[in-house]
Amino acid sequence: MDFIHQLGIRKLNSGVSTGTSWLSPTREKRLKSRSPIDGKVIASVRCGGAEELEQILATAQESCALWQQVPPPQRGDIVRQIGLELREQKEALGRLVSLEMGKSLQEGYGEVQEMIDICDFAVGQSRLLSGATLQSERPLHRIYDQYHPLGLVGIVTAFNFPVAVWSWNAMISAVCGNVNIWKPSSLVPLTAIAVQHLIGRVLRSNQLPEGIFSLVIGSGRSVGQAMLQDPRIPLISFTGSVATGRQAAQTVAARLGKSILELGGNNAIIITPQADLKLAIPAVVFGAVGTAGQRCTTTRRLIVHKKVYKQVKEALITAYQSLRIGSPLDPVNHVGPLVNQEAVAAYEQAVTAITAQGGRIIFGGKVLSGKGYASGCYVMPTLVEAEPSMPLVREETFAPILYLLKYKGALEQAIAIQNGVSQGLSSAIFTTGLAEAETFLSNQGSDCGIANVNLGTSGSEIGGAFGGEKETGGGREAGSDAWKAYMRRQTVTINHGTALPLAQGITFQL
Ligand code: UN1
Repeated sequence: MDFIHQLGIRKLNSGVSTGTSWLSPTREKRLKSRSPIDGKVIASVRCGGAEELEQILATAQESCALWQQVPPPQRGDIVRQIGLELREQKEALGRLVSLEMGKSLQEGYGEVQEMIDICDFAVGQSRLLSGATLQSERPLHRIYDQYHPLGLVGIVTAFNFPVAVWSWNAMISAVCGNVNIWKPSSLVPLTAIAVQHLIGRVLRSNQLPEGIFSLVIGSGRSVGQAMLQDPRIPLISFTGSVATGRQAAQTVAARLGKSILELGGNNAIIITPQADLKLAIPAVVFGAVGTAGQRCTTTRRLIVHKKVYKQVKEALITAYQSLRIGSPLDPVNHVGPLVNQEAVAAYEQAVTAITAQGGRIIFGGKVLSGKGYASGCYVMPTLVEAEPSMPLVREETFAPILYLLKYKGALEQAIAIQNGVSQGLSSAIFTTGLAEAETFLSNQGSDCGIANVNLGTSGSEIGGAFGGEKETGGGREAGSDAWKAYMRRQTVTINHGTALPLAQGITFQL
């Protein structure tokens, strides 16, 4: 497989790099990366442990002061060059994402495009790390906000977006002047190694020191936990499940560190009687089955008004019948495999549990076997008629299972169902009615971090801030003013007069 070679991946790879140098860890056990497409080993990785992390942190600390002295637009220029490299490697890297993680080739390319987009965004942002000037109550005084780099930033990413989520964090964080330590998911180490090779080329050609972008592949229990606990890392950006994120947040909070949390979602689409179903049906299907239901923005609940319920249900069954499931590397297929056997087991458990809770499977519900499905990771996208109160409907199962829920009354009822779960990432409404759309967007409407009108819950652009409320964790990444989370804010007051007036009119005479 030439494209893998082109990305710098060998049969056995080091999983630890300080930038352009690769360490040779030997103590930890080796990791085999298997493709969920056919279960075959793609390549192996030497994982790092506590010792390697220590080396990474020491190198990162050394390069920190230097990187902070590089003017932000020049840091932006490095990110620009990373974007150029990514453009060159888009085809190969997108293919590796698809091979290692199992998402469709289209989505693999889309993921790399998302990296390119955030690079472009970060280049512009590098000239815009600006603060407000405020009005002082004292004569001849000036107040303003300024932003400084934080130092070391730890980026812990999940398997489902093996490279894009890192780039949202790392590219913004880098122009902010931070040095970045990446711990990717052990399920997708090779895509991270490929990206690190690419980064290394840019660092080398600009004669930058080691430590600005580091990679450490290792177990969550040793490397991940050590990063969370280490006071040398003022900010941890964590993407993963609510359960793991809760623990991660507590560990970081115990040392009063900062965290950006991007945890689970339980995203719903509301379809009202005024919806244009020509838009709604494909949006629901892409939202529910794209990435085989393994996006944190996946559509998991569909809240449909009873007037259009039957029509929507029938249209969905027809659409699901036409879905092609198979190797994601074959562009004719819509749905690839789940990431591994554990994910398949979680799917099966969810199907059993929702049936026991009174849900009715109207499509799918089965693991596929036979020719083309030998890895055992392929499942049928599933439609379930359910009730909002069923415990499983309130949980995030990382699989293509969509719950159809009916509402009978006013839109407020649908919004209450939508908001009645503990997660708060993405939400959408399909309506052509202005009043309905505005109600959904009002403060009485969706309680999620993302609220869309006439488009689905997944596939956001990087230009907006990405993240969610409630148990989704409250963090924001990518565009808008998300950059502020990667910097420390300083309020500056300058007295350029000859007197020393005190604020609040206090007098103090010596
Ligand atoms: C994720 O699933 O962790 O909006 C991120 C989307 C993508 C990112 C998803 N841009 O679906």
